[in-house]
Amino acid sequence: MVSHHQNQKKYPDDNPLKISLAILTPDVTVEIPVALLNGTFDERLGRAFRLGYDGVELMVARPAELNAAEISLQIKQHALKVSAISSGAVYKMDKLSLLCADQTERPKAVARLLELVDFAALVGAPLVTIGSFRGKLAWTGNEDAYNYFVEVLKLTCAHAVKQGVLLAIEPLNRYETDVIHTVSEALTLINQVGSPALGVLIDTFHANIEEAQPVESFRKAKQANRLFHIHLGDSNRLPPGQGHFDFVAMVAVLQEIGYSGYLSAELLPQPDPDRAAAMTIQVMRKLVPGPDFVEENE
Ligand code: LER
Ligand code: MN
Repeated sequence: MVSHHQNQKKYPDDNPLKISLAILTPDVTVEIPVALLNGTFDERLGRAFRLGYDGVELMVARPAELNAAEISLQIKQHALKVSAISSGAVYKMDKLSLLCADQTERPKAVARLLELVDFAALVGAPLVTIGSFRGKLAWTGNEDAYNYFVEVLKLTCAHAVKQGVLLAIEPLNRYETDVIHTVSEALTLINQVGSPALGVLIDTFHANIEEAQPVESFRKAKQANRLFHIHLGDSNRLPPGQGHFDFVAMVAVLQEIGYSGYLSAELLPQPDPDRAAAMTIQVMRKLVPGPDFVEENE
């Protein structure tokens, strides 16, 4: 049974900084190390609302297996929004990536990205993320792989524009990919692709490793008008407050530059998936206005 929340949120919906968290959709049956919350999909939505989250970032692998209308309705019934569609589960489920070694698999990866864009449009998600789903240039064994990547993004952006959806390229640390580690590199790529649909997703965990001045990287992306989305994880990928990333300075910069969008928790589910979600919102709500933190007694 889908539960309905009678309580309306006590703070305005137009609060520019909103907080979401990454959860798996029911098609994902493998473990994803950075997804939060336990239970069925509906239970996770209920818990996200009760913890005080504004939205959920959906980690989708196989959109064709999902009923978008049903998922959309469930999310609305829990008074949540979809902050993003993450492509992060596709590789883990199906070993598909844009730059995968097997050349015959690459068109399938592109097709899957287009499906994610369509799914985003159906559930009202503003954007689709491109993080680890891009793979590695080295996997292709092809000197021209970077240009291939640019062409794939051009094609996907053209589709995204038609669907009214954005794409967000996520700089990842050097141990996870060999292409796009920093915001500067992402902005160069964005210029090469030349589409208004492509922007940057800054993940604080990766920025802490790769950016000379992690907090300033938000300003750089915003100045280029391309700061589309943010992932939250501390320097050790634990909930904010458990490492040494300066979230206070980050929020101050975001408010100064007038970022309006989501801060989306995508971090290690420790000590467990529910408590990591609770710890995250507890720390972030001290920095970003919202409802009082409600401790769960379930
Ligand atoms: C991977 O480390 C990550 O941060 C995800 O958002 C990528 O899909
Ligand atoms: Mn991320």
